Amino acid sequence: MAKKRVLSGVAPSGNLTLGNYIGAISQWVKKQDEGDSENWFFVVDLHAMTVPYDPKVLKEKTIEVSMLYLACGLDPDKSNLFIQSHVPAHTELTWILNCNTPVGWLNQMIQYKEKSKKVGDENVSVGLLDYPVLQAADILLYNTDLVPVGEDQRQHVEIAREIARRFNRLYGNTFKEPKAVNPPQGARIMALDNPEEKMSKSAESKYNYIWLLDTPDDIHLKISKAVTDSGKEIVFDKDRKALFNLLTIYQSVTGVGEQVIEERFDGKGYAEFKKDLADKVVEFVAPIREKYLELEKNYDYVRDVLKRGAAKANEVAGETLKKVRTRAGLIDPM
Ligand code: AQP
Repeated sequence: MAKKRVLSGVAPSGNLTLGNYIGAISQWVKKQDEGDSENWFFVVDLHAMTVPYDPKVLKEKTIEVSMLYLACGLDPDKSNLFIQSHVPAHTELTWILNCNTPVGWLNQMIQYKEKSKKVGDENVSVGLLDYPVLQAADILLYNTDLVPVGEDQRQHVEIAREIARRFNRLYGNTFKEPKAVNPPQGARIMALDNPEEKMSKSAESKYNYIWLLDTPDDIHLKISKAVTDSGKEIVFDKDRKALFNLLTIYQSVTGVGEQVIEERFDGKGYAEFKKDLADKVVEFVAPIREKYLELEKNYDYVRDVLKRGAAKANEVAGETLKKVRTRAGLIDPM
């Protein structure tokens, strides 16, 4: 039986967070290690350009996120790792799909509405509106079956399915319809400083998130400052959003079940819980940080991984694009 194709990416738009890890990257590593899929994981640098950004920082974060992929356990012998803009087929397919996607589908997207509000009218670019089409191109180029993502990206995978369906109907069966996959828990980790908002790597305040490269002191400080409520018991209660979020983080980094966690903190207060949570998070990110620091000294290796990944991606994406061009009425270069 042909292996399922798994594909996903993260934008280098800030400091990679524990939310990104729990919602997305942990699923990628798991899928990769199960060994029954063909895996494509890439740093989606073109997506990071959809809101105002600093080119120098984009370059730095693109390399940082690539190294964090490796540090988190992605293995270039089991997964193809590459940088999105190194495969020009992504932008070429985006144009073809743009011409076949109604604008009305795009301005309904939740993330578009939220980000437009955040950046202000002057900064709402065509790219921000078009982001889901680029993401559809990313996915469809590789005949992807499964897209492991956090909850916020579910709607974008849904639109990729609709774009595929529409193209197939207009020009003949070309694309596979992908499916989004969320983790069993932690598909939407909330901000430490506001349980109504998602933890985000581009948040203005560093107290919103845990960065995978935060120092132990930073982690202790951020968790000690995390918003809680006036309740006393440490229990999984969805109505106590801030605590529920911290407990979900605890569960995700330790792998321990709800009941055991509740028993562990029975009769104890927030101070003890937060201290233990911070210890567990520090323990969890320590090997990632360590591996990252090693990779920093071995940049040639990282470059080689990304070069090989891009070569393979160009091959596969190029084949799909060739087929799409023909179906869409473009003639081959002379
Ligand atoms: N808070 C979160 N909880 C669980 N999963 C999350 N993801 C993001 N935040 C959380 C998942 O991580 C991947 C990152 O996707 P992205 O880089 O394309 O952008 P995003 O979804 O918009 O993530 P951020 O961190 O909030 O980035 P910015 O601040 O740039 O917008 C996706 O799989 C996402 O679901």
